[in-house]
Amino acid sequence: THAIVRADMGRLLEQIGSGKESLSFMRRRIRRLAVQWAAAARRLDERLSSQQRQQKKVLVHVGFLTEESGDVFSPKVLKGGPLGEMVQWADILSALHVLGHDLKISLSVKDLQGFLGVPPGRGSCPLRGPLPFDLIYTDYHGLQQMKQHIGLSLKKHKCHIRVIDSFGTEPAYNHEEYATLHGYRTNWGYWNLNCRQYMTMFPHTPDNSFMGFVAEELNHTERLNIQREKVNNMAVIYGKEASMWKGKDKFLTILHRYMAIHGTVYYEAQRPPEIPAFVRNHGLLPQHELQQLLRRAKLFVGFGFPYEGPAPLEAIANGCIFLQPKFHPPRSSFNNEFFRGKPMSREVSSQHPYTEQYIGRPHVITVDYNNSEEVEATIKEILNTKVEPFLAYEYTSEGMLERLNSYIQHQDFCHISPPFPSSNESKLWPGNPPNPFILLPNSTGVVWASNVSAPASWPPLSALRLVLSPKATSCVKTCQDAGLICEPAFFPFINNMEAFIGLDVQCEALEMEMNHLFPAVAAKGRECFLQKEVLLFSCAGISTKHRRLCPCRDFMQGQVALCKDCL
Ligand code: U2F
Repeated sequence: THAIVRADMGRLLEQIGSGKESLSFMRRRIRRLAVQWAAAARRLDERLSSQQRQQKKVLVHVGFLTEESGDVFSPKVLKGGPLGEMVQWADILSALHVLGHDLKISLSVKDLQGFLGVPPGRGSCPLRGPLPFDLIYTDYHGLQQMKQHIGLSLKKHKCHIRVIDSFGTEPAYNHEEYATLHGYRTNWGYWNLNCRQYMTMFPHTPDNSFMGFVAEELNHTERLNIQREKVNNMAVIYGKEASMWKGKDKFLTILHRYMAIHGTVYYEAQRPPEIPAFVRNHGLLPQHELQQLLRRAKLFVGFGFPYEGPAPLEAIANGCIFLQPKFHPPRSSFNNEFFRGKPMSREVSSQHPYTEQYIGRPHVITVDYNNSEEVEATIKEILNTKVEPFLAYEYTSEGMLERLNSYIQHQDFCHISPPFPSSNESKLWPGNPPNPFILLPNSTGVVWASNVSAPASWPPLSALRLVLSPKATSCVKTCQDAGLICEPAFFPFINNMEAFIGLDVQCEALEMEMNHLFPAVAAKGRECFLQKEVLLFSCAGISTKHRRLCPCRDFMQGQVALCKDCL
């Protein structure tokens, strides 16, 4: 059936229920943004009116909020604990609801069993009959619960699962056998999913799908009001917990010379938090009051933690400049406690790399906080800079709906039959002619080796641009440097000798191996390598010994997840 957009959030709010602070937080957010969602859905629907949008049966199982996973988040909602995940889940639910899908929400293992039709109790009980859903959105906790309770049938049905995963999971960590053999095993990874089934909060590595969340949008009147009410010397510090302010006294003293400093630090009655007395602390604010505060403020200051949260986008959307620390050296799972054990090797170059890389000056200024002169000069510069509120399209409701709708209608991990070289092909090399049935990509685009029609693919193959990486450079960076983005869905199409020919690489030998760096060519010598395992295609992989074949594509301005011909 055809999906019809919904403007009313009533049914969704009913389904979420109440009784926990986390659920109340999400309900308040859904209610507050209801008008924004409805308007966005209407606009998207008009734009896509020529397309049939199929209604899907969708289960959302929010693992981290179940009692069975310990639910450490709910009790801290009003006490300065993390809210980013709840912001994102509220937005995912809102988006699925307004897009008109047939939605079920599960917040306990019992709900999960009920919806899946498996008998209650522990033990891995197989699912009788087909999976009653087209799509299941869950998180790592939920995945574990599904494994425990539907056991073996998980393998059969896992192509329907999407895992909401804030910081991302890279292919080398996701492939169980490979991770175990090569030291990439963590507490989280090794589920052998297609990595695009992991959906992240920011567009980290394109190996994952970027899900995101939204920020509140301003109407014309609100923009005018902001212009009028901005207080040029007002700063708000990013940090709901006093611990996030530790060691920043010197910075605050400098800032206080120029600006009035506000905070939203949680504290218990009669016990003010340990922060300097010149800070005007409002206590933890409800989300809409924080927005009001940000509308008056000129500056929003990050102190290094939390990493990659939603608040900086909200500040920038309300016309603040975001000042944040640069990390020297970058932080990662190799050198930082917070990231240790996360299934990725991404280098986090500042508190909020997305704002640094995708937004930048004048909205975002990233400096070395150990350098007091630089900090002071930057503050003076900020006082003399005027900025407009800024929100990238991908973080508006329409942008999120457009992206999610594209994933729902086009991403299919159940029937993938990419062209894959047979192991014979390596034996035939060199000297056999290019396979006429696969494409011959080169750096300017895709040239067809024969007049066969393009294999079906999403994103469409017309977007493919093949680039050879320098050594010690990932495909994430290589594509970025070419003004493009790495597209893992295209790897199967460039994992062939035609791709080497297209790049004028003269291979003297060709081997096929399970290795997350392949396809690649040796940095020294002329040995070429193809990939043997679909799950190991990786945009993120880096090797000093290889130059990698990178499948890049274009993207829409403000919507990096989608190519220009993707809609
Ligand atoms: C991130 O989680 P956080 O919840 O710490 O991220 P923040 O950016 O601080 O804020 C999340 C929301 O909290 C709201 C604010 C944001 O939407 O509007 N808020 C509020 O309602 N009242 C206030 O006084 C202050 C903020 C990230 F999202 C998680 O994925 C990570 O686990 C975590 C740790 O890195 O950081």
